[in-house]
This record gives sequence, C-alpha cells and structure tokens, in this order.
Amino acid sequence: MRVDILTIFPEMIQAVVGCSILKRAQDKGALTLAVWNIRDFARDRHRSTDDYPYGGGAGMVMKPEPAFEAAETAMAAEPGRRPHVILTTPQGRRLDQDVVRGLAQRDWLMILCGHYEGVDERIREHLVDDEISIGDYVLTGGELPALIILDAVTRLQPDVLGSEESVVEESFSEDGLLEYPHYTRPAEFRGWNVPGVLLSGHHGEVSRWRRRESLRRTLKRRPDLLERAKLSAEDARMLVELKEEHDEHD
Ligand code: 9D3
Repeated sequence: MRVDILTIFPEMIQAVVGCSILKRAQDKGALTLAVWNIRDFARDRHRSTDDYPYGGGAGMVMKPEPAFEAAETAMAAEPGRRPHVILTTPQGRRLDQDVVRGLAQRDWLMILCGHYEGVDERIREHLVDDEISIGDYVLTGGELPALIILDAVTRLQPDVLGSEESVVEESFSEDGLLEYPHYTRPAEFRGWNVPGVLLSGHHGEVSRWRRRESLRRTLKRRPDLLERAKLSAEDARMLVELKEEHDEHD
C-alpha cells in the first residue's frame, strides 16, 4: 500500500513513522510512505498556508492553492492512478475497525491533515473523497488522526503482523467481544493468585472460562458491542447467567 500524508507539520509525522511496526512495514515493502510539507507549495512571500475567513469571524482557514499543489505533485508520482483522498476533520465519519478494514483494501491513500478552524470548502468539494474523525474530543490538528489511520491500516497489510498478533485481529473481528483477562508467570504475585482454572490444564474449561469472562467484561463495559457480536446459543445462556449474577449484586 502507498500512503501520502500532506501536512504543515511533517516533523510530527516523521517522528512516529520511523518507529516500531510502521518502520518494519516500510522496510518489508508492505508500506510506501511519502510525507509532503504543504508549506513547500505556498507561493507568497510569507509562505502562508492559511488566511482569514471571507465573511469574517474568528480563526483561520486553510488556503486551497498550497493544498491542491501538494496533492497534485504527489499524484504526479503515479500517473494513471488516483489515490483515495482523506481529510482528517472533526466533521468526518467516525473511525472504527469497519472503516479501517475498508481503507486497508485501497492500494493508495492520500491523507490531508486538517488544521486551523477548517479548510477552504473547495478542498472538500474538489480534492477530498472521504472525511474522517477519530472521535468526539478536540485535538490541536489532524496529524495525530492521520497517524492513527496509518497505524490501523498498516497492521492489516499482508505480512506486517507476526502470526500471534494476527490471530488477535481475527478473533476480534470474528466475535466482536472484549478480550478475556490475561495472566502470565508467576502464579502468585504479592498474594494475588492466577485463577486456578488457567493452571488446571483442562482446555475445555479454560475456553469456557475465557468466553464467560469476555462476555462478562463486554456486558459491563461495552454493552453496545453485544448487539453486533456473533453469539452462540451457549453464549446466550452464559449471558443470561451473567445478567442474573449482576442483578443479585444490586
Ligand atoms: C469550534 C469548532 N471546532 C471543532 C470542534 C474547531 C476545530 C477544533 C479543533 C477544528 C479543528 C480542530 C483540530 N482537530 C482536527 O483537525 C481533527 C480531529 C479532532 O479534533 N478530533 C477528532 N478527530 C479529528 S480529525 C482532525
């Protein structure tokens, strides 16, 4: 997959993409990343990327010319192909794993990092295909959202994750529940013991315990996920028991 990121803070992107799985994915050739400084495409004496809003009001607006010229220069690298162009903005559709899976199918993404109070509407209308928010809280700009999108789509590319990590992705997307509690050695730590069933060697009992704890945790913390989860008849029975337990403790 190719990803181009257009930003007024390229250092912020470079600081992250040289690390960890994103670095490994680039070294392996699973990810080709290009970071473009929008300011390099500003033509005026002050190299401005923003300007006052027509009609007045507070805040600045991202100018169209530098953003379009940065995007067109990046697109010229691959004539005959067009990227899926994303704007990171609080007004976008909310990122979740379904959105990530859809974006991960594309072979070329271009992410324009939103900034200032907003972008000139002509950028939205004539350059951008898709607008994405990472959640309902206020950040200082679209760079961290761009990195989050990049991280999430990169880990779904073939051969980026190790076999153990990819199993986790499968199980999350398969059933849509929160994970069960994990333990490792020692079996006793400061008087706190690992649940006996995990030491028992009874694989059937371990599986049932984990499934129950996944359901318990999802019911308590994210009941919204249960509506979309893939539940077996046994899961449904466990849920009834867990709800009864919950009610007894009221
Ligand atoms: C006064 C209205 N503000 C919107 C809540 C203006 C505004 C605040 C902060 C406009 C942009 C920003 C900077 N944030 C982003 O560019 C951004 C973002 C975010 O703040 N939260 C979640 N997802 C995203 S994606 C881009």
